[in-house]
Amino acid sequence: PHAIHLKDYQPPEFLIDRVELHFDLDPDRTSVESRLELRRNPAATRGDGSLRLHGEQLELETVEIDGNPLTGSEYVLDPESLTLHRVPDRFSLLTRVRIHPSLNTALEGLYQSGDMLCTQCEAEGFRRITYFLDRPDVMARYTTTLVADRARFPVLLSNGNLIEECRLEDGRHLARWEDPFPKPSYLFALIAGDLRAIEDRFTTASGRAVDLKIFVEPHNLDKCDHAMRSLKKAMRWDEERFGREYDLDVFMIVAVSHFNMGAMENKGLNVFNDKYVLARPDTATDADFDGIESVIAHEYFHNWTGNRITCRDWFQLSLKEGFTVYRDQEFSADVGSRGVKRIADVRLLRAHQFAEDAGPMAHPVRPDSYIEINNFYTATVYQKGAEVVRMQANLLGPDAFRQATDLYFERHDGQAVTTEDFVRCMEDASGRDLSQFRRWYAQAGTPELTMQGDYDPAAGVYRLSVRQFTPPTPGQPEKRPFHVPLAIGLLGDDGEDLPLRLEGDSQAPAAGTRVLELKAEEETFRFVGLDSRPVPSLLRGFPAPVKLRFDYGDRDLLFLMAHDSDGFNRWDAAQTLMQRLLLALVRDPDHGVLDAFFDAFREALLDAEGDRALLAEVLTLPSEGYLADQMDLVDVDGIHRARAGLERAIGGRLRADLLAVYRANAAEGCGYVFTPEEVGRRAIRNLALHYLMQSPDDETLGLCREQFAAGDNMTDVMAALRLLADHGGAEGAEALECFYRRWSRESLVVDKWFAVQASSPREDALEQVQRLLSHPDFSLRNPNRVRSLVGVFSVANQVRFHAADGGGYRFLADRILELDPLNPQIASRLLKSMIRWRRFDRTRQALMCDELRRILDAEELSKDVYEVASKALE
Ligand code: HT7
Ligand code: ZN
Repeated sequence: PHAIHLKDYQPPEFLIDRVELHFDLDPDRTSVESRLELRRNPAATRGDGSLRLHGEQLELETVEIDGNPLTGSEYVLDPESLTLHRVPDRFSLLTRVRIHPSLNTALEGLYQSGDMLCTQCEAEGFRRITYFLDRPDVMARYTTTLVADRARFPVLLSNGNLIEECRLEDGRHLARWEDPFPKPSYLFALIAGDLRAIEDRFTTASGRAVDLKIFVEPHNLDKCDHAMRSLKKAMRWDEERFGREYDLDVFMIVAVSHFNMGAMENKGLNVFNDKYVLARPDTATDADFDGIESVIAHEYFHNWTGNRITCRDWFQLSLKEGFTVYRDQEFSADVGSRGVKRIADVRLLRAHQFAEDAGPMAHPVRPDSYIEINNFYTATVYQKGAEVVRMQANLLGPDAFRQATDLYFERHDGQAVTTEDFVRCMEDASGRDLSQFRRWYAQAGTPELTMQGDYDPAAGVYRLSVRQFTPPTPGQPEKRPFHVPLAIGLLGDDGEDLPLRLEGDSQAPAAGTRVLELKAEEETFRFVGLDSRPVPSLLRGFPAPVKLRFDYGDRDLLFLMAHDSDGFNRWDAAQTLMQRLLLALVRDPDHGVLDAFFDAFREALLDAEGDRALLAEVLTLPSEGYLADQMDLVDVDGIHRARAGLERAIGGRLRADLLAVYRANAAEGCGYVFTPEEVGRRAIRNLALHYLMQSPDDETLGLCREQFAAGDNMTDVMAALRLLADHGGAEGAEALECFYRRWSRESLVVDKWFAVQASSPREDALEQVQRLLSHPDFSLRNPNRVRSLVGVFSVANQVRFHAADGGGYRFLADRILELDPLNPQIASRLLKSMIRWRRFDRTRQALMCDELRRILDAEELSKDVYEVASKALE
């Protein structure tokens, strides 16, 4: 396999103005006829004049140019393309191919999911449907005709508006769809199935009516209300916050059970992993409700950031993904709790993106090269990309940022553009110079900011020196300094914010947060007019995707945890304190835990005024994975022992308080509602139960059993089931059995049942996971099921996956080798949990390397898995 480089980008030699597709649909044998209106691209640098169309796994039947059939000697066919030599400057091309959806296990192109047919074309799936210029800078208008058996596939959908429907002979029927907006091929979609829809209507700000439809299999019709509410909220929010209206007469969502990722923003016809659509209080947790709200919003927001304005090439993926994640994060912050949302986003960024940046697959937000683009739908492109947009929004301020996005939408509507075009809009609208800022797109790695504070009582000056350093990443041994926004506060003895007056300021600013800009490798900021040594609150709200090194004393952290006016930094101080304590316990299991720690924990726990969701975040210990990332040499067992030990100690020392919190936060009548307050109440109550169950007695076990049995919402049921399963014994087995019996017909709930067992720290977890592979409900062909068993075991069960005998690694490698021929995208994603082998001890290193080599030695490895495995061993 060879790499593709950004520097080699060339505009397409041909453009396609119109596409007419005719599908004769059958799961076993579908015929696709395509008519393309092609013309030479005046902006192209001339090649050899031939037209090379992408196409994979297609059985070609006919090729005609302007109505004249070509013979086999007039074109060249290889497994990846169809090349036509000597074509006119403008012509019509007809091809007819056959494809086999029921054999398509990779879930790219047209495939069968349960009883329906559906498509996934991003990034390069359209070439598995027909011969085409399958690249995002070729934008065309599509008309799509679908013909299928009417009884089996009564619903036939594609992009745009329905323009014709009729019955045909032999029980077949036809639907014709027309999409008035030019689009790249990756946004094409079709659906055929026996589906039902819930319908609603939305009136846009300018008064246009839009029909909203969510299509699901008939038995899921009662699980769509939350998705529909979320969609309407997102549509209104995008009008208010970004001035973006929807542009077609209908917006459709379809839920499918076999899907490689979360969802897909096809124009007017979003296709979703059903996990991000279906929810009823008794089947879905608060986290599921939350996920649905943000993924529905994310895909809807793509209509402008991705569809109306798309990417010139796949190196620009973050242009649409980073910006759209930023938009969905802001949406969730506005409709939920802003502080809690920020914490959740930063947790995710630190856990996944920082880890990626520190490993062999590290790459810039705008990568320079790839072997398989599917490997670059990463935390760096998505989450760090969103942070890069957020920094620009904060540097410009709300008004200028809105002007800049308005300019972007106006200037580039209908175009395929680059991240450079985006930044230029930021500059043009604001007058700011972002030349150094652009390095955030080009340089990989997480900058480390080392800060030092120094107070001079005689002068009343606090000097804050800041040094930035970014470690080398593959292909980038040296980094230049970034332009980093810093949001800083200073706290006085009473815990109140002080005014931050920099030397040279003519006026004293109001007390609060001040945004400074670091551009050099090293800079010192001098704050004047301070009567006593302040406690600095650094990087408030996490203004940049960086790591902070500051030598806080424990007392300062406790002080910040109690007093910082910035909720994010109160949480971060608690995390730093807990992390420090846990790492000390890893090094020395006899390291004591100060009473002050339990006192602070108790004080936060009993804070009746506070936001309970925020409190639950503050009182949750850093994960084992995150702690591992803080160690040069990971001590898997030490981390597990220390963290479990501290949880037990909290459960034991604070038993009475935890019980009181559990009882005080019982539900009050009126059943399940998904509001920030109720989500917070359930979160703190289940966290209290979690700590109590770390050293369970009859009373707490009884509470847990009761909560499991009461079972009126899945959030509480799952919390109790997890605790009972981890507790084990007859109680655990019974609960798992009872849960399965109750929910065996709800596939998404069965996923939870697999996941609970895969993530259990119990010593026999791997054996249990092995047994579950033969469970009749397990299938390698369903990505959600694979993720819930194999993915969860390798990502969320650090102590058992990294067992010193290498059983976990062997298990994962076996699954990857089985999966690769079926679904390379999923196989390659699973592999990512083994690529950072260098952080472990020699024994584990050798075991992981052996498995990586075994994978690389396999015959006919996909590009997806080859790229990840080979980079891991480089
Ligand atoms: N834009 C979508 C990406 C996506 C995808 C990419 C590759 C293979 C399968 C896929 N399914 C969806 C999803 C999004 O970010 O909105
Ligand atoms: Zn997206």
